[in-house]
This record gives sequence, structure tokens and C-alpha cells, in this order.
Amino acid sequence: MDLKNLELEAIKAIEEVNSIHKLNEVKSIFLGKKSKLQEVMKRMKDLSIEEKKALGIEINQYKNKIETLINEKKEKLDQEEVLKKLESEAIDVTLPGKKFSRGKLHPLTQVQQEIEEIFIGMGYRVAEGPEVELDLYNFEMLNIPKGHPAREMQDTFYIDENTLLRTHTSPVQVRTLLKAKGAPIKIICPGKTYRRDEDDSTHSHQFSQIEGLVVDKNITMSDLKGTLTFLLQKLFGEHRNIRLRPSFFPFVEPGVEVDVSCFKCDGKGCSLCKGSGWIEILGAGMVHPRVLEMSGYDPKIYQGFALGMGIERITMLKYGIDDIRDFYQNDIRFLNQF
Ligand code: FA5
Repeated sequence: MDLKNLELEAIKAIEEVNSIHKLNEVKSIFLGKKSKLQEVMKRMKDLSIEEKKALGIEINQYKNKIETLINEKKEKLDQEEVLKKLESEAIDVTLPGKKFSRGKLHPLTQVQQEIEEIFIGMGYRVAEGPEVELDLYNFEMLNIPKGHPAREMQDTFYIDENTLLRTHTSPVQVRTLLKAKGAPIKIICPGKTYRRDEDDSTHSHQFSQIEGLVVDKNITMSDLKGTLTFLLQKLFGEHRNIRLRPSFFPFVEPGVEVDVSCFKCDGKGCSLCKGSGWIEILGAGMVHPRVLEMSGYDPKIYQGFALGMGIERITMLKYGIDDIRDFYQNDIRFLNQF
């Protein structure tokens, strides 16, 4: 075959290919070991020296030209490939982004943390106790022996005769007293509590409380009052007043029910405070000498105060929620409001 024709054929083939794979095939057809060029080269042996020289020059020119064209074509195909890839992977920055809905803390957790922060600011430590509790700590050592009428107000779910779901966070008082072995105490204890109460708009069989306990020398009722005033002003507003009414809890003496001046009507009387100007918030009192004694503290040397509040009740008052069951239904329309 004539070298000129071979060159024309090669140029046409290179022009027509549209992939790197095909271009490699063309390369081997026109330049490779079994290419048509080899046939031309085979003819060399029958030529004179001058003719060999001339053909040699022609072959080199052919090779250079075809190699250059192949390289150029390769570069072109590579670029096309990159452009195609870029186009297929292009990101349209003008498209609206995907929305991720962000979770947040449950209103009960928010209020619990708010109360914890207030107490931590006053130097309290957070203690915890088990929800499955011994009758001994939930009742006996809180001065509520078997048969005591106060047990009736706190019926609960029993695991066995001596083990139950705790009815309040007060057993953590006993556990902390026993562990501290006579040392001063300043703790709060948040946690879940259980009672065999019928579920209605203000009661639930499972709810949460926060307990507070301070035991040291020279602790008086005025320490309790100062602490309660600070807590309730932080929670419900700087201008709130508090009121203590005598009440009964077997593990404190004296015991009090604590009211805060109504934060809706400022004490004038409204539907929230049922016209009284006051809202009942929590129970408290001075730790009963028998409770101190049972846990190894001498009540002649040590005194203390304790307080306990329902987190649901405080959250309901704070946000004007009228049904406790809303907290537990996981309705996003309710939860999103906090
Ligand atoms: C007690 O549980 C005492 N341990 C509180 C206490 C601690 C008094 C330390 C003195 C010293 P009481 O039974 O009143 O007290 O409950 C406290 C709060 O728990 C109530 O004010 C109420 O907010 C909440 N609570 C009680 N039962 C339920 C219930 N079934 N559902 C929702 N909240 C409840």
C-alpha cells in the first residue's frame, strides 16, 4: 500500500473516532506492530540504498504526523470527557436547600434545667436516686411507718412487698443522708415519680419532681424562706411575693405549703389564682428530727430544710397549660410552642 494513501486513511479514521478506546484501536491499526505500516516497511529490503533512505524519511514523517494527530485527538477527547463529567455533576447553587427539622428539649426538661441552674447558682449539687425504690427509703425512714395514713395519699405500684416505684423524690434525702455520714448536705434531686392516681387534667400516674435538701448546723426556717423567695422570683418574676401556710408532711416539722403571688394578675385575683391572688407551688419544711436521727445525724447539732415540687405543675403554671396529658402525647404542634 502507498504510504500517502495510508496517511489519508489514518487521518480520516482519527477524525472519525469519538472515544479514547476507539482511538487506541486506530493507533494500533496505523502505527502498531501488526499495522499496515509494517507491510510498507517489509518492502524496504527490496529497495536500493537511496530508495531505502527516501522511504525511511517518508515513514518517519508519516509516524510523526499520525502520532501528533493521535495525541491531539486524545487531548480533545480527554477534555470532552472532563466537560461531560463536570456537566453531569454540576451543583445548582440556586436550588433551595434540603430542610432539616431540628429537635429541641421537651418543655418539662427545659423547666427542670432552669430550676437546676437556679439551685446550682446557689451552690447546690445534683443527686440522683433509683425510680425502683425500697419501701424503707420511700416511707419508713421518712417517718411514714406501715399503717400511717399518709401512705394512703401516695399509693403506688409495688414490685414486691418491700420494693416499689417511688412516689416522690424524697427517698433521695434518706440515701444522701446515709451516704454523707454526718457531713453537711446541700443537694437537689430531679427525677421521675409514680403514683396510683387516676390520670386526669392535673394528675398523671407518672410525673416528675425536684427535691431540695440542706442539712448543716444553724439552719433555720428563714434560710428556707430566703431560698424559696429567690427560687420563685427567678422562676416567676422579680416582684413575686411568697406565702407559707402550715401543712403536714411526716418527714418535716414544721411543714409548709408554699404559695407565690399570682404572676398573671399580680395578686389582684383572676381565673388562674381563683380570685385568691396566690398560687400553690410546692411543699417544704424543716427536716423532722426523727428523719435526721434515723440516718445518723444528731438533731441537737444538725438541722435542715427540705422542699419538693412537681415539675409538671410548675411548667403548666409558667406556660398556661391546662392539661397535664399534653406533655406525654408527643404532639409536635404542642411541643413546637416551647
Ligand atoms: C410530696 O411529694 C413531698 N415529697 C414534697 C415535699 C418534699 C414536702 C420535701 C416537704 C419537704 P406532694 O404529695 O404534695 O408532696 O407532691 C408534691 C407535688 O408533686 C405536688 O404539688 C404536685 O405538683 C406533684 N404531684 C403529686 N401527685 C401528682 C400526680 N399524680 N400528677 C402530677 N403531679 C403530681
